[in-house]
Amino acid sequence: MSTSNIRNFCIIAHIDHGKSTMADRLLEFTGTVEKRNMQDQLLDSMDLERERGITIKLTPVRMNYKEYILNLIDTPGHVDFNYEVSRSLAAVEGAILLVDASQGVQAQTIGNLYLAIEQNLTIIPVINKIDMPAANIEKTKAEILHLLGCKPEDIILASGKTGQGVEEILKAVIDRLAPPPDTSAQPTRALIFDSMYNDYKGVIASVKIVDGELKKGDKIFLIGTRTPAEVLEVGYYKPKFQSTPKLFNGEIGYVVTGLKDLKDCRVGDTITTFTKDQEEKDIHTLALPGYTEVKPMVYAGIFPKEGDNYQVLRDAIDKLKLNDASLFYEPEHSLALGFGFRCGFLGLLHLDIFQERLQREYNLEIIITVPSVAYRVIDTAHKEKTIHSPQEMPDQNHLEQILEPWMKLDVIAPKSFVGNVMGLVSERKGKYINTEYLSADTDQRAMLHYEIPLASLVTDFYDKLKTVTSGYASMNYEFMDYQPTQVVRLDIMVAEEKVEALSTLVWEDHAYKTGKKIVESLKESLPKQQFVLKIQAAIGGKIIASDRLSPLRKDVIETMSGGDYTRKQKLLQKQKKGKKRMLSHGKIDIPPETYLAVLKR
Ligand SMILES: Nc1nc2c(ncn2[C@@H]2O[C@H](COP(=O)(O)OP(=O)(O)OP(=O)(O)O)[C@@H](O)[C@H]2O)c(=O)[nH]1
Ligand SMILES: [Mg+2]
Repeated sequence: MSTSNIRNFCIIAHIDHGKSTMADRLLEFTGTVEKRNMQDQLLDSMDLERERGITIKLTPVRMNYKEYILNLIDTPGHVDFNYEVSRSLAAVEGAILLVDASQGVQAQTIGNLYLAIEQNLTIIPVINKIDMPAANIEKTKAEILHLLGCKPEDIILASGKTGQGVEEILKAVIDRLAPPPDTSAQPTRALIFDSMYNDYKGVIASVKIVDGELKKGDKIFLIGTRTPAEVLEVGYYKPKFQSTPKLFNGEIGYVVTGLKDLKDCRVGDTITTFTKDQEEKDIHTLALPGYTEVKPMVYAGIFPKEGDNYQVLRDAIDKLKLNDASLFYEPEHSLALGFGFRCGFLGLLHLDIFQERLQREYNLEIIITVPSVAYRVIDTAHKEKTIHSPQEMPDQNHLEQILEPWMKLDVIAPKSFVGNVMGLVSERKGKYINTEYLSADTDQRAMLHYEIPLASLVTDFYDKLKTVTSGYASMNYEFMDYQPTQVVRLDIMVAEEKVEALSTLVWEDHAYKTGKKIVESLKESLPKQQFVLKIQAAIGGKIIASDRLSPLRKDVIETMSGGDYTRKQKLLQKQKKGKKRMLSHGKIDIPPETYLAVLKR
């Protein structure tokens, strides 16, 4: 079958520049979704996506327009979910690059654009949100021209709110993007760019049929995982599942694999059709390039608050993993916290979302340890290992060297804030590399290039960056390498009891400052108890900072109306008991917000 009527593209942009809203307009204009079924950011189908107004997962959808089949993939903008973007890009021939006219080019505009250019995709530049009073079309145009070196007439002006420019975007997709090459006669190869577990259908792969075709009943072989399977169903996303007899070369759709375990259906793997007499070595030459496997950036221990909930937690994490290929986890045991898991995340937003899903979808109360980056430690016997938590850090005497991950960091900010950004970055051990300007007019905005330890970014770097630039800066980062560092374990004691979950690895030369800050922020964020709470920070048993949180007692009686003596006495009695119980348990209930307070320093 000819592929000349197929166009595959994704929408990429900085976070919030209007990708999902533009997708709504495209779905509406092409009649893919009926008006009465329409809702804002329709492709953001997870509850959390809708509530937070952000896209977390890539979403493919197929549209019919005139005689064309248009396959669109909406992508997330947040840097934590970059992996979703790069996988989407590998399945398409072009990308619509949206730039918010009121914001101009931002850090992830450039980050995502480079990912698309690496894949040799055709770029269709679109200035979006031109309906906004704050829109600055001319300035945004100058920045895009500077960035892409395209012609001014290549840039489409649009608004996902009013629908302006939508028809022109569809026309550009058809005219400017190449159809996928016609390789229908070749042996079947399908690239898995996403996979998920569906309660009814089992493991489903989102695929781009690169060569050949796939249909129900085909015996298939997943080359990377060496797994044979049989196709139970193929179809398209409209955006709901719509089955079809066959998926042809060049098309994007889904394959119900009949597999039970998502591990067998890895993203980046290639599906081919399997015949018994095919030699294995032949099959391996068919493998498509795929993707580099994603590595977690931050790690945290996750423990059930009630120890007997371990099995519930295990089931919940297993389930969440089914739809989150980038989640890493392994069992962990801690003396203080019991049985739990060490989990790896793409960033703090990813961690935050994971925690919220555990609480919301599985009603689980959990304890999260302070997130940590992965360190490489080399011991005196020259053995190297990777550690993800303070508990795993070998004794100082046995340590030869510690290495920590460094990132390339790009910050875009108006020139007047450059000094503030420089200050923040150097405070956090960042190194300045160079500056570029976003347009020929150098008094506009600058793109600053830095190198910085990842540990600096996973604390509250982004919040601070926003603060020192009055909200104008944006940032993007990627892994660079591992470099030598000096870290020590900082322990936190509350009521003279070490709180295992609050231990962190900190730079030796920042240890005192950090310890003091953590104690201060704990004092502000810990709920008052019915007795004085001592809060301390210690390194190797030596107290380096200490403070006291005054008790709640006064408040309890003050909030009582009237002067009923017995009631007052009763309350005070209760308080006393509570104090006794707390102390005897040696456990202060530490709310999840407190862990974040420790991070934000
Ligand atoms: N005025 C105006 N607002 C818009 C337009 N497009 C989107 N918005 C608003 O901008 C916000 C972000 O829109 P989304 O479509 O969710 O942006 P996104 O790029 O998909 O965001 P992420 O996927 O999280 O990166 C929402 O509040 C939209 O209502 C537009 O053309 N004009
Ligand atoms: Mg979105």
